[in-house]
Amino acid sequence: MDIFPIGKIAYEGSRSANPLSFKYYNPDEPIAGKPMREHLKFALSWWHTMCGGGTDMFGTDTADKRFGATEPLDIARRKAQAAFELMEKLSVDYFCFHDRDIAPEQGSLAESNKTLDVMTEELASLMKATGKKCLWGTANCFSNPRYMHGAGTAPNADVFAFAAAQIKKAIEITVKLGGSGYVYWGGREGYETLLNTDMGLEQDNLARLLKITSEYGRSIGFKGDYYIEPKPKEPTKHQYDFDAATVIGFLRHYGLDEFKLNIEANHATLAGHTFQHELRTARVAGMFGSIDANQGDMLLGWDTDQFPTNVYDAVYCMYEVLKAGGFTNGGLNFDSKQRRGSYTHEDIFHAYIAGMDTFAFGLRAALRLIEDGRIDGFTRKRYESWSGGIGKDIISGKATIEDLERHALAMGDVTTNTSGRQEYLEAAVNQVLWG
Ligand code: XUL
Ligand code: CO
Repeated sequence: MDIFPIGKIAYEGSRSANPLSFKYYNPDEPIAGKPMREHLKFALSWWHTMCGGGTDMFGTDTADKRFGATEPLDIARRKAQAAFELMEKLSVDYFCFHDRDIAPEQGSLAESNKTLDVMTEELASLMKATGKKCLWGTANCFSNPRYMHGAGTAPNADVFAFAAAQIKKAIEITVKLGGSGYVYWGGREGYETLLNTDMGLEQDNLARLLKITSEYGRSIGFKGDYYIEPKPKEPTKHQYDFDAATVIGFLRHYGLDEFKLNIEANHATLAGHTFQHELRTARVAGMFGSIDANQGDMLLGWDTDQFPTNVYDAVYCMYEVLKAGGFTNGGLNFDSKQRRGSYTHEDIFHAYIAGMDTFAFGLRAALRLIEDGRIDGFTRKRYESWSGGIGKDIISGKATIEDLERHALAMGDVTTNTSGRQEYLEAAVNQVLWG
């Protein structure tokens, strides 16, 4: 029997007045060579959608996510049924999970692992029955009090060992579920005060944790991508995985060559960047992997994880995804939650429809933007001095410092700058979107 008294959400087009319909997301519509669902690769986030009840600093849950069960393992099973029903009804093809989202933590690691095995089997059979897939798995190494000072960056080596063991198990079940990715988000891998922190040792240890666990994953046959998910702060004041550029530097410094990035929109804005900036930074470094789709509130200084409805952000995001050649192992995971006041099960549907339609619109508009050619053409032309003359010689390495001086002396001064035309370009984007 259905858990949600709502039918499968159909595509009805942008003029539909039915709130429980897609206006832009038409999963099987071919667009630029493949169905929309394959461009977008939407994923449900288990922690928000199946577990998040709306608790905040001032109040307990407003939403009931027990789905009619009372015992912890029964609740976990009901959540799994509810998750697959939601994916089916919303045409979401993937899910992402933390170990502790799918199975409650028990008194010891061995018992927790046993419960995880039970739930992994449960998920595997639901996957088999529905054709839904695992985009990525991860370990929650931040909620339990043992991780109060961090996991890989804890001052206590026992905590490091516990985290490594927990991640080992999380990778094992991700492999069992055929996950195409494994995410490391540095939950408490940072510090509160330098007065008690050995920053050098903590960073070295974080790299050690990544190395030992990722190599183990390969040894048991994990073929997917490893992702680091940057975030500048929260829960710690300063996180070592601050932003894409910091993480890229970290990975290169420690020779962790096979890692890619999972870029989250709200983490980007917390770092003082746009979502597109972080995506572009990952792309130009050849490390673009996957996306946590959500949005923050510009008036609040924390990670609000709202469902994404900002059309411009979605357009620029999908522009970057298309320029990166599309997703390979990655996808668009809704690391997003309904507002505390949007507490009914129906709101889950409204939230996903809003987010999915925003990105479907984004995909359609980004394709139009590329086809229109004004943005790419303008940018190409702006750098044309690099395809001939002194620019070409600089790039090829032929130009010496003396050649550059000779060139500058001969010019006397630079007289060939051209306008950046920012306002013209912003208006061109508006015309492509709304014209
Ligand atoms: C926290 C966050 C995490 C990661 C996975 O801000 O984004 O949920 O996506 O651990
Ligand atoms: Co995230």
